[in-house]
Amino acid sequence: MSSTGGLFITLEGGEGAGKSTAAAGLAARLRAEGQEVLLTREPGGTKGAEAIRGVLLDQDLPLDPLAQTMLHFAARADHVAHSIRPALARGATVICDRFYDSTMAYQSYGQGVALADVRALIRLIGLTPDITFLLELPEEDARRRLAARARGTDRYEEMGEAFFTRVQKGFAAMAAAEPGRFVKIDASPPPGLVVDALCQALRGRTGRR
Ligand code: T5A
Repeated sequence: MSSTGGLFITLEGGEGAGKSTAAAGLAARLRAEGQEVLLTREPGGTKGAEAIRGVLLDQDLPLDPLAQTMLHFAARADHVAHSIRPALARGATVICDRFYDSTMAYQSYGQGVALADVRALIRLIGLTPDITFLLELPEEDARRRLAARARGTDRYEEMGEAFFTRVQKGFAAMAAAEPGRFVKIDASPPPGLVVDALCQALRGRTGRR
């Protein structure tokens, strides 16, 4: 349980690993059990943060990696203050599709922003997830899923293979450093089975049904 009341769950991983699908599936299962669930995402989650998301994902707007980092945290500050913290204070379960681990992976490991600078911004936010699911999927499977979806690409999806290898290494390093918070999930089975694995891990970590 988070120190603020409810349970704060985040989902992390590379592009197309199935985070949004799994987050929606987990939210539906918990709601069916009668829990209040806030299902949200980053960058985004509030009106202001969604506006910042538009700038962040626009591949036609060149932005220095440090500027991207600060915009991710500007969006996060609003999201945490006006959506996540109030929900946790009510005792709700919050399921967030990406959170600050994505900034560490993409902006620090991927784009070279100093880890210490991102850690300083994380301290400023002052909220740590209770449990972070790292969805793991081989790069070629993720690419196949994204190609099948046929949606336009954004700033990050345009990055090359070497960038995504650094991002994956970043997530792996963070999961190894915080085994009490991270749970690795095999994201290759069909969606229902991935959600089963999340529910099982959640029961194991929290003792909840
Ligand atoms: N970013 C974000 C940063 O650089 N720094 C930060 O601090 C933060 C917070 C956000 C981008 O911003 C970057 C990371 C991202 O590049 P986004 O569009 O929200 O942009 O990107 P993603 O979070 O990567 O979302 P995606 O939608 O691309 O990937 P998901 O959510 O992992 O995948 P999902 O669930 O949408 O599924 C993709 C496709 O696969 C199918 C789905 O139906 C869908 O078509 N699918 C499955 N197919 C088979 N089996 C399964 N188990 C499946 N699960 C899903």
